[in-house]
Amino acid sequence: MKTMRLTMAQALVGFLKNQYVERDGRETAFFGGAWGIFGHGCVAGVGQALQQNSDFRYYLCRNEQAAVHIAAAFARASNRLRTFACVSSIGPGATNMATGAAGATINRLPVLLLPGDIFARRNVAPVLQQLETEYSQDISVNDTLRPVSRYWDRINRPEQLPFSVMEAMRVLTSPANTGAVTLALPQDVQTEAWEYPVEFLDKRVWHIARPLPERVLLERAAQWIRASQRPLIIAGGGVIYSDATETLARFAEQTGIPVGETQAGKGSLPFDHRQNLGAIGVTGTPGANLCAREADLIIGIGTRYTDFTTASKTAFQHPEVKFININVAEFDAFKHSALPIVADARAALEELTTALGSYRVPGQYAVAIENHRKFWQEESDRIFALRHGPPISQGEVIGAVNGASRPQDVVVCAAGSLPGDLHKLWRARQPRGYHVEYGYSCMGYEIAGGLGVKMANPEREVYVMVGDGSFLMMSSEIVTSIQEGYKVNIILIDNHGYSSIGGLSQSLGSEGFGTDYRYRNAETGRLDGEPLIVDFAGAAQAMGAHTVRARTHQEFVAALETIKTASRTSVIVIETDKEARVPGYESWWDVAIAEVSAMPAVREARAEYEQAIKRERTLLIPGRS
Ligand SMILES: Cc1ncc(C[n+]2csc(CCOP(=O)(O)OP(=O)(O)O)c2C)c(N)n1
Ligand SMILES: [Mg+2]
Repeated sequence: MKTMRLTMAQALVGFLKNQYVERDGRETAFFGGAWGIFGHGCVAGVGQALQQNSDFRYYLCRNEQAAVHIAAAFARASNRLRTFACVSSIGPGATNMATGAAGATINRLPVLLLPGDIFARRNVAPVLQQLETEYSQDISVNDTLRPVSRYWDRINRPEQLPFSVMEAMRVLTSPANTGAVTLALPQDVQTEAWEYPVEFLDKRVWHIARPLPERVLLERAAQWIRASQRPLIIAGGGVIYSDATETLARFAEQTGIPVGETQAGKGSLPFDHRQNLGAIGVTGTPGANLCAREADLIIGIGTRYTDFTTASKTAFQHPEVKFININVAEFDAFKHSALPIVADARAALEELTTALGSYRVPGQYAVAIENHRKFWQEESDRIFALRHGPPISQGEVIGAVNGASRPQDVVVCAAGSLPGDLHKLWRARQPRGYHVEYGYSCMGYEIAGGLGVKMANPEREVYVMVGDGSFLMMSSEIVTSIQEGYKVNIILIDNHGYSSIGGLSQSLGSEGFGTDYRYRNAETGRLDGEPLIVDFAGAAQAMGAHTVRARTHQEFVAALETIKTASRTSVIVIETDKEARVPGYESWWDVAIAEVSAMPAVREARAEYEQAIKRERTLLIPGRS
């Protein structure tokens, strides 16, 4: 056997740079390089290996959490055919990655985490940043990454590496099982040498499969659709990852079945497609939600059915409603007692299109769909044209950004009141033009995520829309975007606090408690003093961004034009009226309210809640017969 004497870290980097994936005959390198921040737990191991392998690019970020967001966003914008490795030291660098890893796993996005770990040798313990445990020495802070990883391993001897990274690649490239993968790398083992077989470092191509649907179930699904009076498609992220958007468009055109889009699935169809009812669920359009309420058949494609999609299981009120779920993940396909088509979305839709032949939805239903679409066009036009304030409304800001962006450009967002408003209002024109992280809705994802999207699609302009709260949580990757020369356009919405949770709190009888940015008030002892003003433009400028302040709608539209000519990351700060909210439409979300309270408003909200919760369904109608 021919071997090469390498440290474990050198062998790992040598392996990673030779991993490729192939789908539909197209091959791409799976890793775009490694992000990371060095410390004593990796600098002389993985750090040294990266230095020695300059063809596997090392990227310096400002926060390990951000690194994972960048990698996850890059993966999503690459239809999961690419990602990054994320390197950290032991201790806080590693635990910083837990939040990003949870986000990646929940959103089913591949990211490889390589945290340093405490000495396998143990004789020098406790090392700097080591968590000591009295009952075991086989524990480190990296064990906190277990529940947020789809595969987790610790490499205690250099010869374990090949067997572990092969499993890591299997999981990362699996459409059904992908998510964060963690290989914890003890600091000493990273530097230990072993005779690695040369074939370990050979180029390896991982085929991304398109599993075909089972014939019997596909035919049954076609029968169910033919028998349905009011079918509705819910398009989830899987439609986009599978590259099934055009197939879905043909399927919807041929059958006339309308489509509601989840956050991850938005952009599956262009907003002006005749069957597109737009957003569905808590943050949905009235058309999609009314159709869901009365649908006798839901065809869920590539969706996890979160509570935002199902309106906490109140969205589907037809007494006999059934589900057909097309999903590459068996776990999701079986949800709601569905007829489970465990298959690739594109492959299944192609076969279903053929199987259905000349089926079309009833004429009356087609007319209703048309009317819903017309209403939504008018309603969103109205919101875009409000001319509220100043401070202007968030809906107008969204309209202006949408109007300034080109069809191929991308909007990026994650948390606050923006995701709901964008879900409803953003007019997506091309797949992957709408990138809202709403599986984990992680404040701080926005700017890091925007950088990841830009790296995957340098030819598209990226518009990051971020609230003041999220900006304060993590804006550090502005510096990184400038370091790397990737321009990100950031629209910072300053409403002096948490409009989303403030509004939610008000609706639950809690008066927005703790959601405004205000000084501590000496008289009340509460945070209800004078407004706390933050100079966001100053902060962004200090990090090197081109910054513009806008106050009126007109100034904002002009600012959007100005930043088009800037060559580096740009930030527009626009103040908005927190109380000028985009309404909800025909939906509800279960947020439990105190059963007993000293506050009358809470008691009132609780009484309403007890009525609303009665509409929650179990969705257990047998679907497999
Ligand atoms: C890391 C994290 N912490 C807390 C939350 C809960 N949360 C959701 S939205 C929000 C407020 C966001 O504020 P901002 O970015 O200003 O947006 P706005 O609500 O004002 O639109 C909070 C605290 C979260 N989603 N993520
Ligand atoms: Mg805010």
